[in-house]
Amino acid sequence: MGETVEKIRQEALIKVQQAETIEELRGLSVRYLGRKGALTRVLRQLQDLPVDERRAVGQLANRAKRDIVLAMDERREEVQRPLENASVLESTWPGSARGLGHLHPVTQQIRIAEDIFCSMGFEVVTGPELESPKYNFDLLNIPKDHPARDEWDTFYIEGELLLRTHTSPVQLRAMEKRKPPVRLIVPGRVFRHEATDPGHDTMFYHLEGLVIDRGVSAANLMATLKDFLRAVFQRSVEIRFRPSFFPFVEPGYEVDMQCQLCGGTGCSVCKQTGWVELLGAGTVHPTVLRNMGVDPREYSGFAFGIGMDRLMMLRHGVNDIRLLYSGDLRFLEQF
Ligand code: FA5
Repeated sequence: MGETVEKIRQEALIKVQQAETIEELRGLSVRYLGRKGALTRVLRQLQDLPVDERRAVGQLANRAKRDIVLAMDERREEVQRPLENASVLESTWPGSARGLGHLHPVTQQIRIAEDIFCSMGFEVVTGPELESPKYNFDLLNIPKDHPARDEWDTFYIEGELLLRTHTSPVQLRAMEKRKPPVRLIVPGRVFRHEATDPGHDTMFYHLEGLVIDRGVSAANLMATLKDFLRAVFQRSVEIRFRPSFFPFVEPGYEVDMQCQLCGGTGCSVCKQTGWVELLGAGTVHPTVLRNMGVDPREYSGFAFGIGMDRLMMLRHGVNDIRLLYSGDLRFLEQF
């Protein structure tokens, strides 16, 4: 009987080596080790043998079983490995889906605004976030001791540099290389040293605009802003112009838009007033025109600075600016 066991072992090991699939191996396991398998049948007959022979054949049969199981485990791994590789190389199999990112909602808003202004003939200009006081303040008619500097308190960097509080300085830089007529917009990141609340952050985005030509007036400014907002919201929106002071324009305005979150009835974003301040604007101050190398007797201009975050919030009904920069995907994935 010992010979029979050895014959089964040899045959099984050869068949296992020849197996090409998991199914074949499963079949071999049944055929040799299953309840009615060849080796199992031998083991069942052990009880009929004399004691000495029973022990010897029993040991052979157990060794044969162990060898067959080990050989099957090894072969199973070999058979599976090419399959795993094939799943990487097989170009007709469906790939695993990758989550796609998208532009930040404020970037989307800036792109929309740029498209609208470009369709009106504006040019897009950008400039440094780290500025000198000369461009951020002095040339904008805000001398060193002017109280308006307090309104635009910011973060100062070693030496004579600061994080720009608006993108207006880029207009001065742009005019070093241009002559009127000009129509330009300056989108970009700005910084302020101030307490945060649902409508204010220490970092946000501006889109400032400058138009200089002969005979430009506040009426052109108002028409441009109304057209722009109508294009953004794709309908007429309620806005109001309030007289306001900005040293670089005269006269100056703040432009509010009816709060789209509460429909004008009052909420935390509009501080219960029903209106949200969206931008500052005005006709360019003669001193600033001169600082731009433009003769105020010949040319006039208007300028504006729109908060892109506020615009995005009004468009989408977002009630806290801090959500925009929280990095929370549950918020960002909604846009
Ligand atoms: C200015 O920065 C002027 N440079 C704008 C300007 C340009 C006026 C040209 C006249 C002519 P102001 O500080 O108001 O203005 O900021 C402009 C807009 O930025 C505000 O109307 C508001 O929409 C947004 N804004 C201001 N501060 C914050 C803040 N802390 N967080 C988010 N948005 C802000």
